[in-house]
Amino acid sequence: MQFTRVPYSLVVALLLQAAADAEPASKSGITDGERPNIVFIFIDDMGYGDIGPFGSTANKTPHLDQMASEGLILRQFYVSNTNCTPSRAALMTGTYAHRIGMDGDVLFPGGRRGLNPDETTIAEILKGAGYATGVFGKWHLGDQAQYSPLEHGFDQFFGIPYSNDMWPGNLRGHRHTKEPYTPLPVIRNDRVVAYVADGADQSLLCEAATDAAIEFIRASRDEPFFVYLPYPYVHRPRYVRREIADRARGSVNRAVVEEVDDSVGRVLHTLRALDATEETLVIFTSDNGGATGMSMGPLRGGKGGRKYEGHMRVPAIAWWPGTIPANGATDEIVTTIDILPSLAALVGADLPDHAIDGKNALAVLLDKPNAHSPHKLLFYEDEGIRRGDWKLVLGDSGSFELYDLAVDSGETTDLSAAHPALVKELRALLADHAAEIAANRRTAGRVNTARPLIVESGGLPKLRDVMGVDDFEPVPERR
Ligand SMILES: [Ca+2]
Repeated sequence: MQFTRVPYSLVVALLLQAAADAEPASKSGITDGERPNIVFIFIDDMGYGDIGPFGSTANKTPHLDQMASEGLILRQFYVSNTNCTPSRAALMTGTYAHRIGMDGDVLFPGGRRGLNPDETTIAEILKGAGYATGVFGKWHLGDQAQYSPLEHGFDQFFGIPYSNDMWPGNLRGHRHTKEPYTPLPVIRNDRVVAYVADGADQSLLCEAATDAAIEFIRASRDEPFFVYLPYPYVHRPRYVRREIADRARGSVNRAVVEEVDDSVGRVLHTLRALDATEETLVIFTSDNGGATGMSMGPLRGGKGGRKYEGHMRVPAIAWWPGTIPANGATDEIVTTIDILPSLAALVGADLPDHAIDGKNALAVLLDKPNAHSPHKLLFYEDEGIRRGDWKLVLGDSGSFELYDLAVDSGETTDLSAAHPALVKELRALLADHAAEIAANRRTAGRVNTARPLIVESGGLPKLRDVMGVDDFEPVPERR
């Protein structure tokens, strides 16, 4: 899908005219006040119980605590899949990953598959609405040129193309070929500019994404901007700088969460410094249930695997001072596939001209009075369904289990034997859903030939070199 960028001067002229006709100019002039800046923070593998607003007492997250107290806690926020690639594909397109061929395994270096360029992403919609768009962190929707963020609506990209464990430090090698991994490239826009050489570079991945995002926000202060911040943290392998490990009392698992909190604080501080808080919507969440070492709080499960709540329900906070009331919390269901249609509604953009699965949940996200979830039914891919507080899920038992989430959010007591009619009804609804998607699938992108972006690191700087950081000894996660 191709978009022609409208000259910003023309946009400004039109907006100034509209503002003169109707509304007072915005306070800072950073946006027109109707197209707020949007920052979407997507943590990798953080669990439902890992941060203060969701009950963590082990991890110190003062910036997220403050963000939540100034905004809205979404207690029933769901991802669409339990792994990186499908979850990101669903977020970016507002569509179930299995409808667009992005389900199943995550993408590996030099893979032929990627997010189909014919799909419409959040970035393309916002770019079409006059936004400056940038992604900083981990892409993981294809590492070949055809799948680059720059081909999917982003003006800028800085980060890594896939997961941080797909590197030579992973001695198990490539999951499928068992070959050693090629060096992990660091990309700026469409060029490899460095590589992740070792644990020290790994320990800078969070900070590097934040640095790049802040630079972009400052440079884009005169136009509405969309920042997508898919952090490589807290995905394993986990390394942190010594002072961050010390602050977390030696626990690297705590330290990576706390470093995420530092980065959120830096982003919010930047918005405050630019006097842009009242013109910026920030959403914080995670791409799937927590990996090993993370906490799901009261929920069952974690990254990957079955579709218990801990696999798919993630921490989420929405923040927009002056628009989202402070100290809010909601139990209305929102999912990552709702973000695209919600943001399209927010900025007055058209939806894609093909079917999507997400629904407009803007009223819930902005905590409007009496806002309700647009989902009467919630699907956990083709393996689970929730209606009200009843949840049917293909469980560890190998058959469908029934839980009453109102009294059993930890999914400990299977009630399927006591409610056979309800089980039958929910199974039929789930089967209908699965059949509809199977009948209307679109294909992933697929290139004929693909190869890793770099096969050796010769001549490339290390990540810390391009960041201007001296050599140091990081602290690894104790396994
Ligand atoms: Ca993940």
